[in-house]
Amino acid sequence: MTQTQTGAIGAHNAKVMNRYELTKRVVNKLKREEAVIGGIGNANFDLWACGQRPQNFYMLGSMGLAIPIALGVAIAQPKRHVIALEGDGSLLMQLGCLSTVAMRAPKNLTMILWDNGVYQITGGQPTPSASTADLVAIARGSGITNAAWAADEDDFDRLIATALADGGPSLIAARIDGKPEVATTERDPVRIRANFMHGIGVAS
Ligand SMILES: Cc1ncc(C[n+]2csc(CCOP(=O)(O)OP(=O)(O)O)c2C)c(N)n1
Repeated sequence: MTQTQTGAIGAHNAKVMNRYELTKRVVNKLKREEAVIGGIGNANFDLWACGQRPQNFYMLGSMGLAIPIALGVAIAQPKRHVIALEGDGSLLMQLGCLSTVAMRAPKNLTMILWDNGVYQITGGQPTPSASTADLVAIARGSGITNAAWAADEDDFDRLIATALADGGPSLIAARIDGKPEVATTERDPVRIRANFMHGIGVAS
């Protein structure tokens, strides 16, 4: 394994894995009504495909909001663990959220990055993370010291388990293959919001 500036595993020697398979691994680890915020497109589509939960929020339409929404929930409900699932293109559009997360430092926040190196859902245009940008290095530079590439599925499981023990804020990045999403989220933002508000116990 080559040593990189970001640790033993770098963006280009991590195993390429499958987003749906890893999303299933995340969902299987949930035991305490954790909130899960799926970012625009494939991140929330694969979360939907893993089974709907009232504590899931499916972001439709806006790139880069999974982490900002998750940060708000994590601050408002410090006893609940909150997980954000976001694509590389979307995170690149909203990089400032990483330094805000680092500054607020909620222990109950886990950020999972699905890095396929493309804007897959709009036709596969390459993102900078395919060549020049290392999002784990950017996260570390923003102050997220618990930021790592998952070497493989077992390493991903281990990183998730540590993060869910309220060892956050953590960012776990996984290199993702080009397979399409498994299902499509029902496009009903009003219902999605209402279900989530109920799920996290704040519906009026
Ligand atoms: C401000 C803005 N620009 C462009 C789009 C169109 N758009 C929606 S999803 C997406 C790509 C998302 O890429 P990424 O987060 O890497 O996820 P992937 O599709 O690769 O799973 C784009 C360009 C948008 N919704 N909002």
